[in-house]
Amino acid sequence: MEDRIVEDRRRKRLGQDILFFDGGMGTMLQARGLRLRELPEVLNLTHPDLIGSIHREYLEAGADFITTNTFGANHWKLEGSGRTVAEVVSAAVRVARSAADDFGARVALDVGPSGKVLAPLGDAAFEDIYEAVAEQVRAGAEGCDAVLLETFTDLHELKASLLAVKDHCNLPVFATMSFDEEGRTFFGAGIESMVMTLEGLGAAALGVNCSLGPVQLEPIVEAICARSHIPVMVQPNAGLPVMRGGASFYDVTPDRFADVMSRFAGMGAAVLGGCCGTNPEYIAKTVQAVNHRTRTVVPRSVPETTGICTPARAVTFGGDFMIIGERLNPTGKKALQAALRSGDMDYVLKEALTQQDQGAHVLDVNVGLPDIDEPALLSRLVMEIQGIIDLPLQLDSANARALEAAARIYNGKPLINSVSGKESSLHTVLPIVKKYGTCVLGLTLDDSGIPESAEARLAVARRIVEEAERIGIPRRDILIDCLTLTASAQQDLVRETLKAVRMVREELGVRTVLGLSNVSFGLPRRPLVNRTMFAAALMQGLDAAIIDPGDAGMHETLAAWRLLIGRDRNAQDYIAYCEAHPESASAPSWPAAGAGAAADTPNLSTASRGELASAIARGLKEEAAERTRELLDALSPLDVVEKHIVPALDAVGRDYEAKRLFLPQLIKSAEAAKAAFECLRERLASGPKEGGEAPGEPIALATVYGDVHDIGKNIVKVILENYNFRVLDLGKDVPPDRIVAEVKRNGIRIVGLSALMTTTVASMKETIENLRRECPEVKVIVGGAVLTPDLARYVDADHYARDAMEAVRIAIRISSARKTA
Ligand code: B1M
Repeated sequence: MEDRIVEDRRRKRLGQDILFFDGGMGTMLQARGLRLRELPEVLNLTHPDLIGSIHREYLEAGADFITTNTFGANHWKLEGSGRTVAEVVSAAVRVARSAADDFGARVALDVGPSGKVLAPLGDAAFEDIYEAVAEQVRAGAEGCDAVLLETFTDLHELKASLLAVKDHCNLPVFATMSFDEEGRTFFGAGIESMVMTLEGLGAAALGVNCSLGPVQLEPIVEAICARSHIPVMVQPNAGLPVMRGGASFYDVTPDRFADVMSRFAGMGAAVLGGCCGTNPEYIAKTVQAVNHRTRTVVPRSVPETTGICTPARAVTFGGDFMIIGERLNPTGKKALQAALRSGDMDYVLKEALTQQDQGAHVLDVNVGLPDIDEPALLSRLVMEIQGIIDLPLQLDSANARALEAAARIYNGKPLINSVSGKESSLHTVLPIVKKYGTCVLGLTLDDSGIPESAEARLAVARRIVEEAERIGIPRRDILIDCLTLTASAQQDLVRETLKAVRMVREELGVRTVLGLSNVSFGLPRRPLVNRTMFAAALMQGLDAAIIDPGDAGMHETLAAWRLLIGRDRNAQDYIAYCEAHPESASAPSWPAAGAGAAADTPNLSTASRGELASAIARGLKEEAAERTRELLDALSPLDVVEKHIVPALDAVGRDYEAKRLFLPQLIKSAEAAKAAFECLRERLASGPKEGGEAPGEPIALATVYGDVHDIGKNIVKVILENYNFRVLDLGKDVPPDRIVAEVKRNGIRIVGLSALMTTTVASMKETIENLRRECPEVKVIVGGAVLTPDLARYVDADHYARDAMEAVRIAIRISSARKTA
């Protein structure tokens, strides 16, 4: 009997037979008395029998794979535990291996997120994550059959981790992310972006785990199954946590769980298991229900789409037409060259933002200048652009090291521009494409130059496709540029280009791109020639063009073409376009055409509310500072705060709440607001004090515990200082007992507290309760976006201040009342 099980479980093949993983480890340990502060991974050394018994329960329940107890076994989390990564991981693998071998099952080395936030948002570098995961893999891969990267919410961190695993072992990698009910991860990654990126990077299976129960995951699993070309993995929680009798429970029973899991099998999911709250009963019921329905993976038919992405936005070629913005290329552009040489990123970012506003779907990024460190500069630019814009990028360089560095650091799946039919190019660029899972643009030229005839260009394209496929790059990841030649010098070859576009498309089945502007070189009225060439190429089935998205003529042509071929049903877009641009004189602001590309665009309408607001909304620090200095010539610092900075951040907050923008952009906006605030502070510090020069009453200020929003509190501080109050700034996220201790120690009698989140009103209340108890003479002023006069009464504050100036007026009143008393 035992032998039969041994054989059965190990014979199962990923993608063909349904594979079952185990369920939650953490919740099982908690149920067995693990104290919250105890590191579960250390139990592999201190309580191997306990861990082994949990593994065995899952194996008895029917799991084909058990997961090592190493979710957080990285050097950051183990710091202070007195244990090394190697010790913990190898002990965990030993325990799991021994249990799995008894059942003829397999072991997956578990790697969870590092707990660090990657730069530019946090302080961990991409390579720090890579090294940490490499350390885990070196310690554990040998005894395992696969690696499980699970519960990631940052696609960038997952990419670094996957690269580390692939570089340090040959095991298959299962990679999953956690989504909210709207299909976004905490860091804003969407389903399509996850699938494109992980498939490209060579995951063996991908999918979703944790955060939601099976019922909430249904639409997410459906969306993954509709897109993924590789096996799909699903590990839900046992429902959503609910509070009952002071304790929290998950709300889905094992039977209900198993029922939904068998539906996932019906959708084509290939690997099934559980996450938080699940136990061996959930897995046993799932194995039973799924096996009852099917033992083999239900085939899915997934279209071969050519797509690239950032975490928040995916674009596909072959649906609606894609515009690749060409202006981030220094060739012939003196101002951009100077900006790149001096590191003036704001200039470059503004150019990127303008192209986005003008309707680009993808941005070409090229920093090719003589005497420049191209790998470093291209990577830096990619990170800067990805910090504020979510359009996918085309990495454009003739320098393979620059392409590799940028493809590595890129968050998502980029398009590499370019490979050619030259042997040297094929052998240096294609391995980069393969390793980093990018799309690639192939140029129809080879060691003999650009062939004249369409047939010969097709032959070069075929050579590129064949060589790419030979090393494992799927055909869908290849686009071909048939190369536009100048009509003035090589008139007959223009027709060959157009013919080649159709032939490549029809005979090789790949998507085509053209850089168009070259066609008009040396001719008068170049835009006219460009857009006519554009129209002709569109009729050949061109999928994308590298053009200036600010060229109104191109947009007009595209609008008319979409109407003529029936893609713009009832001419709705065309009419809207004509209404918006009656005279076609200026560069259009054209909604990104089709393919759902516009749906995710952050609402940048704040731009109309002024340039400072726009700079904050876009996260441009230097521009925010510059605009603030200009405004300060006409307005008081307080007016700049109330009329510009606060409304701008309110708009950003609304867009964040509506999921039009995501945490990285929120942080960039906060940084730009801080840069604006620095100018205000300098201006106030250099001007005369409003309250005379005599030192006034001391005031303690703090943003309450659990809350890191300190921009408002800092503004209040500066204004109070300008009115001569001596401010003891206790900072942000300050625990109540620390506030009380500092107030007592410094004999302070006025305390200002700030809170911006509904969740931190409670800690404001607790702080005031403690102050009342320990220093009853203190008067408390409260403020911050979340507060209202009612909430101020609820937290038992003495005063509510709507803004910084009101805080000052109240402080003056309290202070003078005390002096006269
Ligand atoms: Co966050 N954030 N944020 N955030 N953020 C809000 C507050 C939010 C409303 C956005 C939204 O969803 N619409 C939302 C809270 C929802 C809620 O609870 N109701 C939110 C969230 C959810 C979060 C995170 C949880 C996001 C995440 O991680 N997923 C996270 C929270 C982390 C934490 O605190 N534990 C987070 C993080 C951040 C950043 C770090 C990116 C950044 C803060 C950077 C920083 O402050 N150092 C940030 C920002 C910038 C915002 C918004 C967009 C802007 C806040 C701001 O600075 N406003 C904000 C949306 C919004 O408020 N509209 C949002 C400008 C500032 C001058 O106004 O502070 O109100 P304010 O100050 C005013 C007055 O209120 C008054 O005077 C000032 C000048 O007039 N005032 C006082 C303030 N304090 C006073 C004290 C006084 C008197 C007057 O007496 C002592």
